[in-house]
Amino acid sequence: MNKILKVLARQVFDSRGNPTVEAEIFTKRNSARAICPSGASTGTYEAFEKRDKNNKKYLGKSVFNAVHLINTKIAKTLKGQNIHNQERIDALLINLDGTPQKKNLGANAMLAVSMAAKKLSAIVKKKPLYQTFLVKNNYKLPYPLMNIINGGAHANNGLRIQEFMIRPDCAKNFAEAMRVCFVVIKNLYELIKKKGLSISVGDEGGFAPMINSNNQALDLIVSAIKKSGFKNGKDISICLDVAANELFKKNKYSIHSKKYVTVEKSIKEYIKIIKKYKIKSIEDPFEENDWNSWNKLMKSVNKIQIVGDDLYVTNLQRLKIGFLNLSSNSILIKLNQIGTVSETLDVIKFAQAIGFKTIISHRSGDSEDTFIADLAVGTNSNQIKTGSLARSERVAKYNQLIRIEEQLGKKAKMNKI
Ligand code: 2PG
Ligand code: MG
Repeated sequence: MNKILKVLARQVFDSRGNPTVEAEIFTKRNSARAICPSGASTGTYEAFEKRDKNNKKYLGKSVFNAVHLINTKIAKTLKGQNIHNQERIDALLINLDGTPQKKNLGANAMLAVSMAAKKLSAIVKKKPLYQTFLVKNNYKLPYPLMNIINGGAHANNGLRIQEFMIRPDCAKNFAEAMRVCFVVIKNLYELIKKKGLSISVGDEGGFAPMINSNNQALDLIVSAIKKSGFKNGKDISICLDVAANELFKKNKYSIHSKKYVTVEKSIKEYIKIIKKYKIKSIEDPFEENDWNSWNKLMKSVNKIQIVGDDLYVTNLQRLKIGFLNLSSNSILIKLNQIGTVSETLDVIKFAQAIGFKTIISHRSGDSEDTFIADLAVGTNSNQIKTGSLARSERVAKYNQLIRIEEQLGKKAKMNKI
């Protein structure tokens, strides 16, 4: 009953229309499937994503090799394994691959299988997925970080900062958190339209108006918060993902304007916008190898959430370096940066043990798969970043959290921010 009978894979498409891997696992009576997401602003140290570079028919983007590896080598290795032994399943995948960056099988092949196994185990146990991770009771809902203006690699508007997000700090429950974001987003829509700018959206569902200064985007958000009757910095916090890997050249950064300036100057500018716009969280403020600058920023600001994404790439070794170096106080968690569910859980456990906030995240290329919504609740993660209230692959995760909150009933609580 608990044995894996069959592992199957196919090429499907992600929210950007790019090919990606779907894996499906079968036991005697049940089956589950999972889809691997894919990033645009990826860190150098992320696990390897296998694509068929030479397949011209799909412009080098197809994943047929990864699919083939699942249908042959991985299927053979996992056949007969106990579906509930996730650690063993993941260890077998890691051994079969045999490289530190998952170059042989591809993290996209491995993760699709790893997530499908986790889902199937929950189905066989007849438990909701969120109840099968680390938390055993007192489940808490994460605060949403909604990316309401898209820039950087996720839009073609020239905005330097990649993500301008809001976090509804005043919300006492998840449904209310959604309402607060909904109202701000609708008011932002009106403000953008009134300015005669485009109300079309970027890869993560946030607006992508043709503006090119960070301050213009921040001013628009502050106005939308005000128009909605909320107080910026109190009811709602503005949070940023700078994705500074993309804004780095020869030890200088072009975060705040097109001009490349020193780290000291960039920090001064950060402090200015933190004060002016009451910003509460900054992700990837500096480049992935620039540990010193991260530490300088940490020492220059107070009570600001500094989040490592490309810096840590959900990798335990890199997180340990960041901890010793005092690089940040929070970590972004992306399953496909590391490639298996078990390794992701190890990173979350360690991060929480050292007092870091954990923020579960989507990728800019995502799908209808809502695994990360359950993961956020099941790992006691403080926040979830999964785009704006537009594009079904983003909204699907929020809708799943609404269902989980309803299921928990009176016991449901929000996590600490
Ligand atoms: C990020 C992510 C998700 P991408 O930088 O945090 O928003 O983007 O998936 O393109 O790396
Ligand atoms: Mg990021």
